Amino acid sequence: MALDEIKISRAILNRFLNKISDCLELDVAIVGAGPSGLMAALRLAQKGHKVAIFEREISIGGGMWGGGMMFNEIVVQEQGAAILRDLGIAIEDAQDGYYTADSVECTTTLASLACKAGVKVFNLITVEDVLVRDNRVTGLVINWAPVDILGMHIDPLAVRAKYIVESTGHATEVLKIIQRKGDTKLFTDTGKVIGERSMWADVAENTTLENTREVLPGVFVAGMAANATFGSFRMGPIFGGMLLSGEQVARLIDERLNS
Ligand code: 48H
Repeated sequence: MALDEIKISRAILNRFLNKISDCLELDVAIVGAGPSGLMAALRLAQKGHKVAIFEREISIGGGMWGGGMMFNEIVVQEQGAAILRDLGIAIEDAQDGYYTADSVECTTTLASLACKAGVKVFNLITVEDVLVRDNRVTGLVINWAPVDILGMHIDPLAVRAKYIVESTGHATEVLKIIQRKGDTKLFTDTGKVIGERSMWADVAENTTLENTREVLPGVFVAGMAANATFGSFRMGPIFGGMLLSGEQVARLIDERLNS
């Protein structure tokens, strides 16, 4: 068979358009494919919900690839180790309740399991705005990341979702967009993103879970964004809290979707 470039191009276009068109109405739209977003997506898809992740970068995995200061290993505590074991990721006992894992194995395995569970991942797409109806966020406004990076004046498209997960990490980008537009107040003490504090791993890991919750109607915050939103600490390269936060946000949204 002689390969035909036009057939190759048509196959890609048809398949991509079918995929994104099928994702215009979702149960859950997740912004940011770091460890918390990927974990949330995996668990929600395993529960049978229709989930897509929108990620600005070409690669998914967020800050997990780089381990600590580019030493590509991560640390997890006992609860995080249990999740990694469950996902089939090799861990090493670093003694006293600390475990290490290869950050590349963690990222690739989590990403692969999420895709195989049915999560649709749209990389190279930036979430630049949201849809708000009757004080509830009902969807995302998306554009190609290069359009955003180059500052081109090109209008976006939109996706509707029953629930949104804000898992954009330190930046809390979605919530900052919402607060800038002034459409609604967040469920924080100030009604706004309070901002992340400096490093305190022990407290930060615990508060990540407390802060993983609904932050305004229809929007749940997870991962590092949860602590940044509610004014808690950063934790450095310990990733148990990110994975647990992803599981927790999936549990909370699953309950809502089933109620
Ligand atoms: C589309 C976007 C947008 C947007 C951002 O930073 P992440 O890895 O997020 P978490 O919370 O899952 O994990 C945090 C962890 O990696 C980390 O940084 C830790 C533990 N730090 C501790 C410390 O002390 O420093 O991933 C967020 C993802 C990234 O891939 C972004 O590209 C993406 O979100 N993103 N995608 N539209 N508007 N904004």
